[in-house]
Amino acid sequence: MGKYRIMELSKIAKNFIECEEKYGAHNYHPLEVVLAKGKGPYVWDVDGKKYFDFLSAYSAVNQGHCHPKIVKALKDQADKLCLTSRAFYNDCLGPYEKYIHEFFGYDKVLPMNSGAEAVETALKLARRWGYVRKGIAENKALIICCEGNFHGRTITIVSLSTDPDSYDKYGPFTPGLIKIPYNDTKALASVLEKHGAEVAAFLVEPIQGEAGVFVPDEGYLKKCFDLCKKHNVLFMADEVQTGIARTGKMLCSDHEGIRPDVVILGKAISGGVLPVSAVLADDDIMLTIKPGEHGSTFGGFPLACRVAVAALEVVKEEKLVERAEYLGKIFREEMGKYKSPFIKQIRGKGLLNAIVVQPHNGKEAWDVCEKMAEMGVLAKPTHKHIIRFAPPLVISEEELREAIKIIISAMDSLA
Ligand code: IF1
Repeated sequence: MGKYRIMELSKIAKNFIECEEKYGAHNYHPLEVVLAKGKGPYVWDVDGKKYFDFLSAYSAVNQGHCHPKIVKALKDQADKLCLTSRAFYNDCLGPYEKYIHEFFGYDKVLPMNSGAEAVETALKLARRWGYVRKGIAENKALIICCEGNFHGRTITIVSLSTDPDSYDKYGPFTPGLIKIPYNDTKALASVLEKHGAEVAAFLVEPIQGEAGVFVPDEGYLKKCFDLCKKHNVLFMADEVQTGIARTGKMLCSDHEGIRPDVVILGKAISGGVLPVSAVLADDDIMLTIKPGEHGSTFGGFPLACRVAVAALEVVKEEKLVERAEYLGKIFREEMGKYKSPFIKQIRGKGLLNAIVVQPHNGKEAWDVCEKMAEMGVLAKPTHKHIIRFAPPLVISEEELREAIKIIISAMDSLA
């Protein structure tokens, strides 16, 4: 992949990039744009150039950048009490937990910080449930996951991965994990026939994000859910990216009318304001973890609780579920009408979409993104030939149409 050059970088932008290069670990290769400000669907770089943000921090900023209500909740609480640890009670956690219970309809929530931590928590919860409820023999519990997944970066989570970039030279890996092809109910059925008695859980993304917004066949999740029920296996949905209105339902699992046994949330639960994640489950599962057996210094900290409640209120108040559904249709419809030699496929649900790009004129996805950025839309290629389009859900129809025009002219100018 070539260097991402939006235009000649200013000296000030160059300095920030060099600073990261010199003093930060080299675990990323960002696009060469240095952002300094955000508002709603827009971000501005250090030179004042304005862009539509079509990445939304990988769907963390569904409520838009610096949403005033969420920022106010942060500021108000920051003046009162930021962190207590869970050694004491505080006056924010309980109300937050009650709010989450009423919002998502699960008995309990286990609060964590990053998405990866929430996935780890779910894996521990599944194993624990497998031993104390299902009666799996000690240390024999299995977890099934899908090829092409992305669940985060911890050792156990990269043990689930089939992407060498994620797991290579990080071994030895966590045992007890079985990988099956995604979007393949027969594969799940056959593993369950063989190992069902020892399987604690099936972990799945309702749409695979990292795989390039890979939407499974209709009915896939429901069939998997039914198979799990048949074998007394927990169905665990990683909704870190797909959850909180992104796909046009509050949870992506809602599209198939299923209620996962365990839901994993992160990113947009705080509107991208703080790292906040959560695992949702009913008592029979959640209460298998007892005091002292899991936790985190920051998990459920007062600031996070207030921010998350405000962020979820915004989702309801601004009807982000309906907006994502409505605007997503416009995006796919408008892009679908446009004929470009670059466009091989347009796919997605709600405002989580991707265009599969076909190289043309010696240009590929990277060049298209570069051109779009130059013209004022930020998006990032994934897997060399796929571009993800996921603007904040607060984007207006008019703004969306304007962004679509930019995307189209960028492609036109390269065709
Ligand atoms: C990075 C991708 C997105 C996730 C799901 C858990 C996590 C993620 C379904 C972990 C995180 C990220 C993190 C980001 C890149 C990214 C990503 F391209 F790799 F696949 F969003 F599409 N489950 N997704 O998507 O959450 O610990 O990061 O809070 O830079 O690694 P986290």
